[in-house]
Amino acid sequence: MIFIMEKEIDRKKLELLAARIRLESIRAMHASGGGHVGGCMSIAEVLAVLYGGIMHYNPENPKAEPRDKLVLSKGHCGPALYAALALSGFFPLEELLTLNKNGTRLPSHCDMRKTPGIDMTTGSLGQGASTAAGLALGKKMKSEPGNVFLILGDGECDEGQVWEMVMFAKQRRLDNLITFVDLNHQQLDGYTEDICSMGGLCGRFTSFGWESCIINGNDVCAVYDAAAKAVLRHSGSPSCIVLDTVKGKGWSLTEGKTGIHHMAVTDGMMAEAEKEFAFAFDKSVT
Ligand SMILES: Cc1ncc(C[n+]2csc(CCOP(=O)(O)OP(=O)(O)O)c2C)c(N)n1
Repeated sequence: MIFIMEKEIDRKKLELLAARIRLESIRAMHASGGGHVGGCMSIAEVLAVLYGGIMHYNPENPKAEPRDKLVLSKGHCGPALYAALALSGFFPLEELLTLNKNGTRLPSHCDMRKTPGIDMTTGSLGQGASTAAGLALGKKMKSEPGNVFLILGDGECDEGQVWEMVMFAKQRRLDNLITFVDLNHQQLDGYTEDICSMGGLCGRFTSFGWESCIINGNDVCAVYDAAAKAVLRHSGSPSCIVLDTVKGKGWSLTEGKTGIHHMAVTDGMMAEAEKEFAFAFDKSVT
């Protein structure tokens, strides 16, 4: 247990939510034949923390303003976010099984026109950075409360657009923009370090004038702690929390493996996953 903002955070509860996000997203990707499993698994903890303790939202009226907003700029990991939204009451869990099928509200990449709870359309890497900064600027111009949360991939940070946004957000004092970089060390076809080394990502954000830190991004308490501090901070600088994570985390079939960026999820794999994630339904944790 940790105590922050006079609120007791139950580590176990958030860990189980992260496990459910993993399982429900695997179920969805199994129903559609496959998907971006690796990058969905690595962000389960940050989604659990955001939807399980940090963000203010109303699943009954998802568009009500003002509200906190989330931009999943690595939009190919939509299934993980859809799982978090379904588990938070935005739509029924069964709907996850329509992922990427004809007529679905859940396309493989996020679409704000289709899915309740999706605040920004994403999928073209880099663009979510700029649109999140735009949303944060809009809030500032309207003196609106709340924050914009942005999740970037580490491979995505090869996009120049990300760094244009980083300069812009500092210039416009967007301290309501809280960015997470999912440093899972791999991108589509290799290790991020080998393809275009970022050096120290945290240092890079700091050098642009951002409030930055690097934490274990697969530890719910570390993520909660860093996010809660960023929410309370009003320093005039945007915040970046670099999440040191493992691609494929939490599922033995994929954790730390390569070749799992986009993969098929077969019936056999699904059956194994159901057994492995049975613990996520632990009724002793309320
Ligand atoms: C502008 C653009 N170029 C290429 C792609 C294809 N693409 C989809 S995911 C991906 C790799 C992203 O790597 P990373 O940001 O590290 O994501 P993660 O490993 O977390 O899935 C690429 C190149 C894209 N979606 N957008």
